[in-house]
Amino acid sequence: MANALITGVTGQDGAYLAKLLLEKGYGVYGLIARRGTDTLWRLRELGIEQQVELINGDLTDLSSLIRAMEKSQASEVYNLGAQSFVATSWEQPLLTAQVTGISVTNMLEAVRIVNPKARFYQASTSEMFGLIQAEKQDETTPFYPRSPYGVAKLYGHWMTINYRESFNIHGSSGILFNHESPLRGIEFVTRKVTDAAARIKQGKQQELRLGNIDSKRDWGFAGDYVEAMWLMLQQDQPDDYVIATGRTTTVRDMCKIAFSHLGLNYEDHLAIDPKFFRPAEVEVLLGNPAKAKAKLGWEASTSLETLITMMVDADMRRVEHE
Ligand code: NDP
Ligand code: GDR
Repeated sequence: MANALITGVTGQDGAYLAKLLLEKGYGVYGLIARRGTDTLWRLRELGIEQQVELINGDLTDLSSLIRAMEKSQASEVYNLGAQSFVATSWEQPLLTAQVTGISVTNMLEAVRIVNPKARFYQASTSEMFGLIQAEKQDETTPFYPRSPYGVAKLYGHWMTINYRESFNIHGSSGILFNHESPLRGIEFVTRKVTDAAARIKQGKQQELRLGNIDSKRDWGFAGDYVEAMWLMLQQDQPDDYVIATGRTTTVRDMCKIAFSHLGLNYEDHLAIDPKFFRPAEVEVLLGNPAKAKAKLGWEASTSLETLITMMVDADMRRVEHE
């Protein structure tokens, strides 16, 4: 059976994708960057910590990526590693450019040098659309990123297309809209809300402080979205696909879903804090996943209500056991 290399294996998507590929019988290798803290909790929660072969390396270090390609003998490479938090990208724009942008070229070069026949997946994002508000954003919608993160991702997106056209690399780019899960980082708004709801319910927190609650996002479940990544690399021809649910909801209404699941009224606990407003905002994201449905046979199968209540329930258990 084939081997796969996942960068960002310790992140939300990396963990779900590793599980999916292990279930399909792949040998799964994951690039792991040296950190002072434990980053394996997600692999542990999914019960796959021992099954993923971890390779030390960093996306900014080409030589380590070449060694990871050699060691893994991967025929499929999923480039999920990034500085992925939009708010941080204004505080660390150059690091974001290096890790989220330039490093895509590092990974593409490692593929080109070690195994140009390997199939490559690039984790692109709806943040590339930014200011462009089409009725629904699809593969033909122009890009206008609104953050250093979005700009860095756009570079990676175009480099993937360029390596496809220049060197015949089987590189596909998934333009994924927001996707969440109980394994979502606590800094992102859904998890911040579900964690706060659980803490408030258990008397361990008094209030929830948020920024712009009028922005709208097309939120899906990460477990569904990693299947789309895999499907892209099973196609004869590499291509770009929008992966979304086709429904958009305000942050405010998402809060309502989370709090009401616990019998709480979010308005009793919410405070608006200017600290969480961004220098430039993406007001509305709403994707059209028709191409993914037609060509990959993929569609989102988890509603926002199911997703948010699943996250609240997981956070209730976590907070209880703290
Ligand atoms: P996470 O933030 O959860 O995970 C990011 C991963 O990248 C972590 O494993 C992190 O490692 C790793 N990483 C960061 N810097 C480096 C580095 N210098 N070298 C090697 N690895 C590094 O992101 P998600 O799982 O949510 O997202 C996966 C990818 O998809 C990202 O590229 C993200 O930008 C993109 N994306 C995500 C969407 C979403 O809604 N989740 C939507 C669209 C795109 P560590 O744990 O050690 O920090
Ligand atoms: P986003 O996700 O920026 O869309 O990027 P995030 O959950 O951080 O923000 C979503 C929206 O909520 C608003 N918001 C807040 N956000 C956070 N994090 N914290 C708050 O307190 C808060 N209050 C309001 C934000 O302003 C924004 O409008 C995610 C990441 O996973 C990216 O890597 C990915 O590319 C995109 O999704 C698609």
